[in-house]
Amino acid sequence: MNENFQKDIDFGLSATNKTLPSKYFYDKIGDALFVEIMNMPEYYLTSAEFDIFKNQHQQLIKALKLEKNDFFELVELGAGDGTKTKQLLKALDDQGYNFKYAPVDISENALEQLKASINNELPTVKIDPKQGDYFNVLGDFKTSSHPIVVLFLGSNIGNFNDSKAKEFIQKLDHNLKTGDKILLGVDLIKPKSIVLPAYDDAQGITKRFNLNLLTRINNELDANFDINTFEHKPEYNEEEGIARSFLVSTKDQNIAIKSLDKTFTFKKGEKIHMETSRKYNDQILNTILEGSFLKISDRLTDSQHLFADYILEKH
Ligand code: AVI
Repeated sequence: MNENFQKDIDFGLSATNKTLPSKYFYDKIGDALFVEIMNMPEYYLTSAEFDIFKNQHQQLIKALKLEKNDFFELVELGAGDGTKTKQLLKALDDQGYNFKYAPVDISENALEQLKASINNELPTVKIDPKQGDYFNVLGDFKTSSHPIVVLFLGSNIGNFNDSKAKEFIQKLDHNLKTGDKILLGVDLIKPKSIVLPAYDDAQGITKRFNLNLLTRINNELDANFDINTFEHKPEYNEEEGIARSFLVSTKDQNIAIKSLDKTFTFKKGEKIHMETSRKYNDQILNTILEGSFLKISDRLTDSQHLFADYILEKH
């Protein structure tokens, strides 16, 4: 059993304001539910970023200031199925750029599937998957003599709170050389009427995505959460630009977690904070970048201005 998982769940449920880390959403069932989320009509983020990669790959290449004859490496953190990235890889390959694609993921299985699909769809693209923790892998690039472009897409940075996002950016900054770039995909701040349905879909897929973590705790830590006694309640604060998902206990209850040898008390109406999804604009991103050598050098948005891919350059 994963000791960190046990520790993190204990820590989160022992807090005055109960919270669970959303990084634990992604077990096998969670991965499959997230694929369903990305295909929902309400979840505009994926299609908006795909629009940028499909229709503006030439602008992306220009904004990244890539040189045709100078070898560079595209390092993607948490590549998923690579649907968006393949649009860029194809354009670079067709135009004869000299590069290698290095997807980084903790899951060996996800990397193998990605490699097989790239080999099949884009057989001339060089792919060098790297399994492991992002920063262990990035450490190897600091001493590389060629330019690096790090891709961190899908508004994944939005699942960090601002201090964690700052920490992440500082670490990235330390692992890059002057001139290296980051292509950072973020969801933009926009009205509640658009954001909230993305986290509160009509089919209840996002609800199942959140409840799945309670099931995971039941299975892996021998707990007795009754998922029918928790409601899914997302909120969006338009001024801050932050969406938060909560599970709310519908009754007073005690939950036993055997592997922790502990019981947690829930009052009726008590919330568990499950996830933060921060939305960005230039000002917020600049605050996150403060104190690093990374600066915004360009920004592309989709045709509806819902989502942005920022180009950050290390100075
Ligand atoms: C992965 N991440 C950027 C998603 C988001 O929008 O925060 C996760 C997600 N949670 C609910 N729906 C999607």
